[in-house]
Amino acid sequence: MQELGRLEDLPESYRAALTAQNLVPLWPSLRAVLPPGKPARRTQPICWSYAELRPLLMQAGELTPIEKAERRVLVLANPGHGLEKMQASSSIYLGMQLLLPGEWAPAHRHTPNAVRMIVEGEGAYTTVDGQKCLMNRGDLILTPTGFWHEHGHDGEEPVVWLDVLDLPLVYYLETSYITEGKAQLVTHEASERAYLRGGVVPSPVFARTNSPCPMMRYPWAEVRAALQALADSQPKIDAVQVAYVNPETGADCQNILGFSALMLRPGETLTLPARSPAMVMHQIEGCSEVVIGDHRFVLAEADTCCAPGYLPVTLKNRSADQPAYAFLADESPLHKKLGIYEVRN
Ligand code: 1HN
Repeated sequence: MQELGRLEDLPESYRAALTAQNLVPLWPSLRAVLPPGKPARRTQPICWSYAELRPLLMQAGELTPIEKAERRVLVLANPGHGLEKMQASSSIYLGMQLLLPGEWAPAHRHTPNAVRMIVEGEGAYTTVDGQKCLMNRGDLILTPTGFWHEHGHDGEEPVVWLDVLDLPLVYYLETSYITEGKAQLVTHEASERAYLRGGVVPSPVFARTNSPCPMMRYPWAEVRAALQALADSQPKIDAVQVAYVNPETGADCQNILGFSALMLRPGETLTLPARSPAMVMHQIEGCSEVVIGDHRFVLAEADTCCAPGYLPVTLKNRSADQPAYAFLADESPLHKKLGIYEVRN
Protein backbone atom coordinates (compact mmCIF):
# COMPACT_ATOMS: atom_id res chain seq x y z
CA MET A 1 0.00 0.00 0.00
CA GLN A 2 1.32 3.40 -1.04
CA GLU A 3 2.88 5.43 1.78
CA LEU A 4 1.20 8.82 2.02
CA GLY A 5 2.56 12.27 2.84
CA ARG A 6 2.94 13.15 6.53
CA LEU A 7 1.87 16.30 8.35
CA GLU A 8 5.53 17.10 9.03
CA ASP A 9 6.17 17.15 5.28
CA LEU A 10 4.08 20.30 4.98
CA PRO A 11 5.52 23.75 5.67
CA GLU A 12 4.73 25.11 9.13
CA SER A 13 3.18 28.25 7.64
CA TYR A 14 0.85 26.20 5.43
CA ARG A 15 -0.30 24.08 8.39
CA ALA A 16 -0.94 27.23 10.42
CA ALA A 17 -2.97 28.70 7.54
CA LEU A 18 -5.08 25.54 7.39
CA THR A 19 -5.65 25.53 11.15
CA ALA A 20 -6.67 29.20 11.10
CA GLN A 21 -9.50 28.27 8.74
CA ASN A 22 -10.45 25.02 10.56
CA LEU A 23 -9.13 22.92 7.70
CA VAL A 24 -7.26 19.60 7.96
CA PRO A 25 -5.40 17.69 5.20
CA LEU A 26 -6.85 14.19 4.84
CA TRP A 27 -3.85 12.27 3.50
CA PRO A 28 -1.71 12.22 6.71
CA SER A 29 -4.64 10.55 8.56
CA LEU A 30 -6.19 8.50 5.78
CA ARG A 31 -4.50 5.20 6.73
CA ALA A 32 -5.47 5.64 10.40
CA VAL A 33 -9.18 6.04 9.66
CA LEU A 34 -9.18 3.38 6.90
CA PRO A 35 -6.61 0.74 7.83
CA PRO A 36 -6.15 -2.10 5.33
CA GLY A 37 -8.30 -5.24 5.71
CA LYS A 38 -9.44 -4.84 9.29
CA PRO A 39 -10.58 -1.88 11.40
CA ALA A 40 -8.58 -0.46 14.28
CA ARG A 41 -10.39 -1.19 17.56
CA ARG A 42 -10.07 0.33 21.00
CA THR A 43 -12.18 -2.44 22.56
CA GLN A 44 -9.87 -4.89 24.32
CA PRO A 45 -10.67 -8.47 25.30
CA ILE A 46 -11.35 -8.09 29.03
CA CYS A 47 -12.98 -9.98 31.90
CA TRP A 48 -14.56 -8.78 35.16
CA SER A 49 -14.66 -11.27 38.02
CA TYR A 50 -17.87 -11.10 40.06
CA ALA A 51 -16.17 -12.52 43.15
CA GLU A 52 -13.65 -9.67 42.99
CA LEU A 53 -16.04 -6.83 42.21
CA ARG A 54 -18.82 -7.91 44.60
CA PRO A 55 -17.11 -6.72 47.82
CA LEU A 56 -16.55 -3.28 46.25
CA LEU A 57 -20.20 -3.12 45.16
CA MET A 58 -21.35 -4.05 48.70
CA GLN A 59 -18.98 -1.38 50.05
CA ALA A 60 -20.67 1.15 47.75
CA GLY A 61 -23.87 0.16 49.57
CA GLU A 62 -22.30 1.32 52.84
CA LEU A 63 -20.53 4.38 51.47
CA THR A 64 -23.27 5.89 49.32
CA PRO A 65 -26.96 5.98 50.25
CA ILE A 66 -29.31 5.38 47.32
CA GLU A 67 -30.55 8.99 47.52
CA LYS A 68 -27.01 10.14 46.71
CA ALA A 69 -26.62 7.73 43.82
CA GLU A 70 -30.07 7.34 42.20
CA ARG A 71 -28.56 4.26 40.61
CA ARG A 72 -25.82 2.58 42.69
CA VAL A 73 -23.68 1.14 39.93
CA LEU A 74 -20.09 0.14 39.36
CA VAL A 75 -19.42 0.50 35.65
CA LEU A 76 -17.54 -2.29 33.87
CA ALA A 77 -15.25 -0.07 31.81
CA ASN A 78 -12.97 -1.30 29.05
CA PRO A 79 -9.49 0.20 29.57
CA GLY A 80 -9.02 0.25 25.80
CA HIS A 81 -11.53 3.11 25.62
CA GLY A 82 -10.23 4.82 28.78
CA LEU A 83 -12.05 4.08 32.04
CA GLU A 84 -13.63 7.55 32.17
CA LYS A 85 -15.55 6.82 28.95
CA MET A 86 -17.54 4.12 30.79
CA GLN A 87 -17.69 1.89 27.69
CA ALA A 88 -17.37 -1.87 27.42
CA SER A 89 -17.22 -1.54 23.61
CA SER A 90 -17.93 1.21 21.10
CA SER A 91 -21.69 0.86 21.65
CA ILE A 92 -22.14 -1.23 24.81
CA TYR A 93 -22.27 0.07 28.38
CA LEU A 94 -22.17 -2.45 31.25
CA GLY A 95 -22.76 -1.81 34.95
CA MET A 96 -23.36 -3.88 38.08
CA GLN A 97 -26.17 -2.31 40.08
CA LEU A 98 -26.90 -2.87 43.78
CA LEU A 99 -30.27 -2.32 45.43
CA LEU A 100 -30.59 -3.00 49.17
CA PRO A 101 -33.78 -4.09 50.98
CA GLY A 102 -36.25 -1.24 51.31
CA GLU A 103 -34.46 0.99 48.82
CA TRP A 104 -36.11 2.69 45.89
CA ALA A 105 -34.42 3.96 42.73
CA PRO A 106 -36.71 6.72 41.44
CA ALA A 107 -38.65 6.78 38.17
CA HIS A 108 -37.10 8.23 35.05
CA ARG A 109 -36.93 7.66 31.34
CA HIS A 110 -34.15 8.26 28.88
CA THR A 111 -33.16 7.88 25.26
CA PRO A 112 -30.66 4.98 25.61
CA ASN A 113 -32.19 1.47 25.65
CA ALA A 114 -31.46 -0.68 28.69
CA VAL A 115 -31.78 -4.32 29.67
CA ARG A 116 -31.12 -5.91 33.05
CA MET A 117 -29.83 -9.42 33.65
CA ILE A 118 -30.45 -10.37 37.28
CA VAL A 119 -27.33 -11.70 39.00
CA GLU A 120 -28.30 -12.39 42.62
CA GLY A 121 -30.91 -11.85 45.31
CA GLU A 122 -34.69 -11.96 45.49
CA GLY A 123 -37.51 -9.56 46.24
CA ALA A 124 -36.61 -6.64 43.99
CA TYR A 125 -38.73 -5.49 41.09
CA THR A 126 -38.58 -3.01 38.23
CA THR A 127 -41.70 -1.19 37.18
CA VAL A 128 -41.52 -0.49 33.44
CA ASP A 129 -44.32 1.53 31.84
CA GLY A 130 -46.77 0.56 34.61
CA GLN A 131 -45.79 -3.13 34.59
CA LYS A 132 -44.25 -4.57 37.74
CA CYS A 133 -41.52 -7.03 36.68
CA LEU A 134 -40.13 -9.31 39.37
CA MET A 135 -36.36 -9.70 39.35
CA ASN A 136 -35.11 -13.26 39.79
CA ARG A 137 -31.70 -14.64 38.95
CA GLY A 138 -31.15 -15.02 35.20
CA ASP A 139 -34.28 -13.05 34.21
CA LEU A 140 -33.91 -10.50 31.43
CA ILE A 141 -35.94 -7.30 31.78
CA LEU A 142 -36.19 -4.76 28.97
CA THR A 143 -36.39 -1.00 29.36
CA PRO A 144 -36.58 0.42 25.83
CA THR A 145 -35.92 4.03 24.90
CA GLY A 146 -38.51 6.40 26.38
CA PHE A 147 -40.13 3.91 28.80
CA TRP A 148 -40.58 5.01 32.41
CA HIS A 149 -38.76 2.76 34.87
CA GLU A 150 -37.97 2.56 38.57
CA HIS A 151 -36.65 -0.12 40.90
CA GLY A 152 -37.93 -1.20 44.32
CA HIS A 153 -36.99 -3.90 46.79
CA ASP A 154 -39.36 -5.70 49.22
CA GLY A 155 -36.96 -8.56 50.02
CA GLU A 156 -34.40 -9.24 52.72
CA GLU A 157 -31.06 -9.50 50.92
CA PRO A 158 -29.05 -7.37 48.50
CA VAL A 159 -30.11 -7.64 44.86
CA VAL A 160 -27.56 -7.18 42.08
CA TRP A 161 -28.11 -7.00 38.36
CA LEU A 162 -26.10 -6.34 35.22
CA ASP A 163 -27.28 -3.31 33.25
CA VAL A 164 -26.60 -3.40 29.49
CA LEU A 165 -27.25 -0.16 27.62
CA ASP A 166 -26.48 1.28 24.20
CA LEU A 167 -25.48 4.48 26.01
CA PRO A 168 -22.04 4.95 24.33
CA LEU A 169 -23.64 5.04 20.89
CA VAL A 170 -26.59 7.21 21.91
CA TYR A 171 -24.18 9.58 23.68
CA TYR A 172 -21.88 9.69 20.62
CA LEU A 173 -24.91 10.60 18.49
CA GLU A 174 -25.55 13.56 20.85
CA THR A 175 -29.00 12.21 21.63
CA SER A 176 -28.57 11.03 25.23
CA TYR A 177 -30.78 12.67 27.86
CA ILE A 178 -33.05 11.82 30.79
CA THR A 179 -36.42 12.96 32.14
CA GLU A 180 -37.25 12.55 35.83
CA GLY A 181 -40.70 11.39 36.83
CA LYS A 182 -43.01 10.54 39.71
CA ALA A 183 -43.50 7.06 41.13
CA GLN A 184 -45.57 5.04 38.66
CA LEU A 185 -48.85 3.37 39.44
CA VAL A 186 -48.78 -0.31 38.63
CA THR A 187 -51.48 -0.41 35.97
CA HIS A 188 -51.17 -3.90 34.55
CA GLU A 189 -49.77 -7.29 35.31
CA ALA A 190 -46.45 -8.30 33.73
CA SER A 191 -47.09 -8.99 30.05
CA GLU A 192 -44.92 -12.05 29.59
CA ARG A 193 -47.57 -14.63 30.45
CA ALA A 194 -49.38 -13.98 27.17
CA TYR A 195 -46.26 -14.78 25.14
CA LEU A 196 -44.71 -17.70 26.98
CA ARG A 197 -45.92 -20.53 24.74
CA GLY A 198 -43.87 -20.86 21.57
CA GLY A 199 -45.71 -21.03 18.24
CA VAL A 200 -48.74 -18.99 19.25
CA VAL A 201 -49.04 -15.28 19.97
CA PRO A 202 -52.04 -13.12 20.81
CA SER A 203 -54.23 -12.65 17.72
CA PRO A 204 -53.26 -9.76 15.43
CA VAL A 205 -56.92 -8.79 15.13
CA PHE A 206 -57.89 -8.55 18.78
CA ALA A 207 -54.92 -8.78 21.09
CA ARG A 208 -51.78 -7.51 19.38
CA THR A 209 -50.20 -4.54 21.16
CA ASN A 210 -47.93 -3.38 18.32
CA SER A 211 -45.78 -2.03 21.13
CA PRO A 212 -42.02 -1.82 20.49
CA CYS A 213 -41.80 -4.00 23.58
CA PRO A 214 -44.77 -6.35 24.03
CA MET A 215 -42.78 -8.56 26.42
CA MET A 216 -40.76 -6.82 29.14
CA ARG A 217 -39.53 -9.78 31.15
CA TYR A 218 -38.02 -13.04 29.91
CA PRO A 219 -38.02 -15.39 32.95
CA TRP A 220 -34.85 -17.46 33.22
CA ALA A 221 -36.78 -20.62 34.10
CA GLU A 222 -38.50 -20.41 30.68
CA VAL A 223 -35.38 -19.52 28.69
CA ARG A 224 -33.40 -22.28 30.39
CA ALA A 225 -36.17 -24.79 29.64
CA ALA A 226 -36.17 -23.66 25.98
CA LEU A 227 -32.41 -24.28 25.77
CA GLN A 228 -32.76 -27.70 27.35
CA ALA A 229 -35.61 -28.63 25.00
CA LEU A 230 -33.56 -27.48 22.00
CA ALA A 231 -30.54 -29.50 23.15
CA ASP A 232 -32.67 -32.61 23.79
CA SER A 233 -34.68 -32.45 20.59
CA GLN A 234 -31.85 -31.48 18.22
CA PRO A 235 -28.73 -33.19 19.53
CA LYS A 236 -26.81 -32.51 16.29
CA ILE A 237 -27.39 -28.74 16.28
CA ASP A 238 -24.17 -26.65 15.97
CA ALA A 239 -24.99 -24.33 18.87
CA VAL A 240 -27.72 -24.44 21.50
CA GLN A 241 -28.65 -20.77 21.41
CA VAL A 242 -31.92 -18.85 21.61
CA ALA A 243 -32.45 -15.18 20.72
CA TYR A 244 -34.50 -12.78 22.81
CA VAL A 245 -37.02 -11.45 20.29
CA ASN A 246 -40.14 -9.36 20.10
CA PRO A 247 -42.73 -12.19 20.19
CA GLU A 248 -45.18 -10.29 17.95
CA THR A 249 -42.71 -9.74 15.10
CA GLY A 250 -39.89 -12.23 15.67
CA ALA A 251 -37.42 -9.34 15.28
CA ASP A 252 -34.57 -8.55 17.69
CA CYS A 253 -36.10 -7.35 20.96
CA GLN A 254 -34.18 -4.06 20.76
CA ASN A 255 -33.10 -1.83 17.87
CA ILE A 256 -29.41 -1.41 18.62
CA LEU A 257 -28.14 -4.29 20.77
CA GLY A 258 -29.03 -7.97 20.34
CA PHE A 259 -29.40 -10.51 23.14
CA SER A 260 -29.29 -14.28 23.31
CA ALA A 261 -28.86 -17.16 25.75
CA LEU A 262 -26.46 -19.99 25.07
CA MET A 263 -26.14 -23.48 26.51
CA LEU A 264 -22.74 -25.14 26.28
CA ARG A 265 -23.43 -28.85 26.55
CA PRO A 266 -21.23 -30.88 28.94
CA GLY A 267 -17.68 -30.80 27.59
CA GLU A 268 -18.70 -28.77 24.52
CA THR A 269 -16.30 -26.46 22.69
CA LEU A 270 -17.91 -23.92 20.37
CA THR A 271 -16.12 -21.48 18.06
CA LEU A 272 -18.06 -18.39 17.07
CA PRO A 273 -16.69 -17.01 13.77
CA ALA A 274 -15.11 -13.56 13.63
CA ARG A 275 -17.93 -11.04 13.15
CA SER A 276 -17.96 -7.25 12.93
CA PRO A 277 -19.93 -6.57 16.17
CA ALA A 278 -18.32 -6.58 19.59
CA MET A 279 -19.85 -9.03 22.06
CA VAL A 280 -20.36 -9.38 25.79
CA MET A 281 -20.74 -12.70 27.59
CA HIS A 282 -22.11 -13.10 31.13
CA GLN A 283 -21.99 -16.51 32.79
CA ILE A 284 -25.38 -17.41 34.29
CA GLU A 285 -24.62 -20.96 35.42
CA GLY A 286 -21.54 -23.19 35.29
CA CYS A 287 -18.02 -22.33 34.27
CA SER A 288 -16.64 -21.61 30.77
CA GLU A 289 -13.27 -20.99 29.24
CA VAL A 290 -13.27 -18.17 26.71
CA VAL A 291 -10.51 -17.62 24.15
CA ILE A 292 -10.57 -14.27 22.31
CA GLY A 293 -7.56 -13.80 20.03
CA ASP A 294 -4.56 -14.38 22.28
CA HIS A 295 -6.51 -13.77 25.52
CA ARG A 296 -7.90 -16.61 27.61
CA PHE A 297 -10.37 -16.15 30.45
CA VAL A 298 -12.09 -18.57 32.80
CA LEU A 299 -15.63 -17.35 33.51
CA ALA A 300 -17.10 -18.54 36.79
CA GLU A 301 -20.75 -17.89 37.66
CA ALA A 302 -21.69 -14.18 37.32
CA ASP A 303 -18.42 -13.25 35.59
CA THR A 304 -18.62 -11.04 32.52
CA CYS A 305 -16.26 -10.62 29.57
CA CYS A 306 -16.08 -8.53 26.43
CA ALA A 307 -14.77 -9.44 22.97
CA PRO A 308 -14.04 -6.89 20.24
CA GLY A 309 -15.37 -7.47 16.75
CA TYR A 310 -13.38 -9.18 13.97
CA LEU A 311 -11.94 -11.87 16.25
CA PRO A 312 -13.17 -15.46 16.53
CA VAL A 313 -14.31 -16.43 20.04
CA THR A 314 -13.94 -19.98 21.33
CA LEU A 315 -16.06 -21.08 24.28
CA LYS A 316 -15.53 -24.26 26.23
CA ASN A 317 -17.69 -25.71 28.99
CA ARG A 318 -15.27 -26.67 31.77
CA SER A 319 -17.62 -29.32 33.11
CA ALA A 320 -17.81 -32.78 31.54
CA ASP A 321 -21.20 -33.59 33.09
CA GLN A 322 -23.14 -30.32 33.57
CA PRO A 323 -24.32 -27.79 30.99
CA ALA A 324 -23.08 -24.20 31.26
CA TYR A 325 -25.37 -21.25 30.49
CA ALA A 326 -24.42 -17.77 29.33
CA PHE A 327 -26.13 -14.53 28.39
CA LEU A 328 -24.75 -12.82 25.27
CA ALA A 329 -25.18 -9.21 24.17
CA ASP A 330 -23.81 -7.82 20.93
CA GLU A 331 -24.06 -4.97 18.45
CA SER A 332 -25.45 -7.03 15.56
CA PRO A 333 -28.89 -5.34 15.14
CA LEU A 334 -27.06 -2.03 14.77
CA HIS A 335 -24.51 -3.40 12.28
CA LYS A 336 -27.24 -5.09 10.23
CA LYS A 337 -29.32 -1.91 10.04
CA LEU A 338 -26.25 0.08 9.00
CA GLY A 339 -25.23 -2.50 6.38
CA ILE A 340 -21.77 -3.02 7.94
CA TYR A 341 -22.45 -6.47 9.44
CA GLU A 342 -19.79 -9.01 8.46
CA VAL A 343 -19.04 -12.65 9.28
CA ARG A 344 -15.59 -13.95 8.40
CA ASN A 345 -15.16 -17.69 8.20
C1 1HN B 1 -30.13 3.81 34.19
O1 1HN B 1 -31.27 4.48 33.97
C2 1HN B 1 -30.14 2.70 35.00
O2 1HN B 1 -32.46 2.77 35.40
C3 1HN B 1 -28.96 1.99 35.19
O3 1HN B 1 -31.29 1.35 36.51
C4 1HN B 1 -27.80 2.38 34.60
C5 1HN B 1 -26.59 3.92 33.21
C6 1HN B 1 -26.56 5.03 32.44
C7 1HN B 1 -27.69 5.74 32.18
C8 1HN B 1 -28.89 5.36 32.75
C9 1HN B 1 -31.39 2.25 35.68
C10 1HN B 1 -27.77 3.51 33.79
C11 1HN B 1 -28.94 4.23 33.57
